Amino acid sequence: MYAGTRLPCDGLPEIVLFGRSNAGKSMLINRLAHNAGLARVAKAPGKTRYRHFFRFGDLFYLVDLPGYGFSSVSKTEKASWGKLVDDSIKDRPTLAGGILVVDARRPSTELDHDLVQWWQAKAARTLFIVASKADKLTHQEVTTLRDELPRLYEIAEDRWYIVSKDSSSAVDALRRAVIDSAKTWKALSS
Ligand SMILES: Nc1nc2c(ncn2[C@@H]2O[C@H](COP(=O)(O)OP(=O)(O)OP(=O)(O)O)[C@@H](O)[C@H]2O)c(=O)[nH]1
Ligand SMILES: [Mg+2]
Repeated sequence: MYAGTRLPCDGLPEIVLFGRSNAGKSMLINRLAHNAGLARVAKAPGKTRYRHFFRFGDLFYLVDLPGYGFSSVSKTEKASWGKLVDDSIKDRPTLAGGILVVDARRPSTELDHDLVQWWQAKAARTLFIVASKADKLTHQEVTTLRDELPRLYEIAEDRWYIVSKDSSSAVDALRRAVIDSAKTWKALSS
């Protein structure tokens, strides 16, 4: 599997992961790939610094981006973050979709909403929303989140997932949905 920062040029669809720093983007990539050592997962926020591409067979790339909302990064770094995110949409005709990863305990910050609006306006591609770390919620809180998440983001039933480290069923369902959307993208673009 190709994993690196070099821009791919093989025409495979790309699905970009966004979200606040520490939300669990890199961990989700590893779970989707069944490879715990693939993307760099860290306790401290701000560990993913570049745009990393992870190739899933002949199907698609997942693109790991640094998170936003990490207060102690410098202005220059914030500006370069903005450029990375912008670049992952602009000039990528292979952009097929996005995955917004939010922490289940803070599922809808202003930054997340801004990002969704910006995505709808600029990219207009499939967007999945994943709430991670549901294992840190009570059963009741998960039930509430299930009601709230689709309303908060006005998103269709098969586009949002609640992920917990104790269970792989939501990750498996997300993997199937991402594969489907990559295949649809390929069929439409060929
Ligand atoms: N309990 C629990 N911890 C998780 C889960 N997903 C991620 N984590 C932890 O959250 C921390 C951050 O995970 P990362 O995947 O590195 O987060 P990130 O969004 O890539 O962070 P940046 O690269 O800084 O933007 C790590 O300590 C992970 O082990 C989850 O579902 N449950
Ligand atoms: Mg990361």
